[in-house]
Amino acid sequence: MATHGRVEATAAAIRSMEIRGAAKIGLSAARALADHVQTCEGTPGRVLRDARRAARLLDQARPTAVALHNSLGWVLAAMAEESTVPAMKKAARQAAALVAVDMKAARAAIAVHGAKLLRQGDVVLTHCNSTTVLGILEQAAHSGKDVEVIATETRPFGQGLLTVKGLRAAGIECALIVDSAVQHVLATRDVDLVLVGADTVARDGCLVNKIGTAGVAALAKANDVPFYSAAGVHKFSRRDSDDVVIEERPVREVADPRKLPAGVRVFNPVFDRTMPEQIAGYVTERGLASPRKAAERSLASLPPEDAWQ
Ligand code: RUB
Repeated sequence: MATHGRVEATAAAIRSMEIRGAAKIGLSAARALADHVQTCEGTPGRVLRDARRAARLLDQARPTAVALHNSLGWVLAAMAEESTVPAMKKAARQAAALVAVDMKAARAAIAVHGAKLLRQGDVVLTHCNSTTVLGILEQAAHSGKDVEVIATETRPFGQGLLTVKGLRAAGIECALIVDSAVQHVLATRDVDLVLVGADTVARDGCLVNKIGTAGVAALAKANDVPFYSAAGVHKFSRRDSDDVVIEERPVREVADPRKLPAGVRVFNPVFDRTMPEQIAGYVTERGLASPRKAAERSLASLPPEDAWQ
């Protein structure tokens, strides 16, 4: 069996969140799998089995974001089409490169469509840190629209700090708030829309995204502020929302266990589900679409599940 060194190192970096955010996770896993395949030896059947084992190891590194599963699935599906080992290795390399090209193109197209939602002077509230959302905000700035962004801190991991760093690097006005300030901010400031990324969009159009997203969406609805999510096809899943696994992360990310009184349990779910009724639309590479429509039309583009068997 070929060495799993690169695969294990990438899986470890994904687990520890050194590599984080759905798009980056998917891309780095696809690359690690394709690199691993180049080292595989044996019959075509053996190489495919080895690739599937490596893909499963990567896939398990974080269970929620489907971009990970889809990106690996595209590499496996391309390999399964071939009947010789050299052709499989080439197909793996090309599929991983295509994942990168497609993600980049999706980000660019979403940026253009999303920027159309924004008007001069708009105030946007965002949660967590999404490269796709940043792309939209940068595109709006690039096309001469001055927008202001209010970013939540995003407990417990603090991804909001990355968001405000990215915004300032692009010269965009922004403010940081604690997560619990969302209601007050929506009620007292003229927020025009909420825009977040996506970890998984389920087949019913439900959004699975960073913990707190569902609360932000409910508060947006209560304050008549439209709530949008930006999601390329790699974020869509065949699964129903209840079947999307919500990752639970270590207690120490929430509180130092040594400082907690004995007997206190800590729950650390890091994603939640926002129902389609709360979502004004998804900004996809094909434009703005309702949750059901966006989910429906992505299904044909997803990698086949039998690529894993
Ligand atoms: C990141 C997160 C992001 C999405 C979208 O969670 O919830 O909103 O992954 O990001 P974590 P992108 O920090 O736990 O990975 O648009 O960059 O794919």
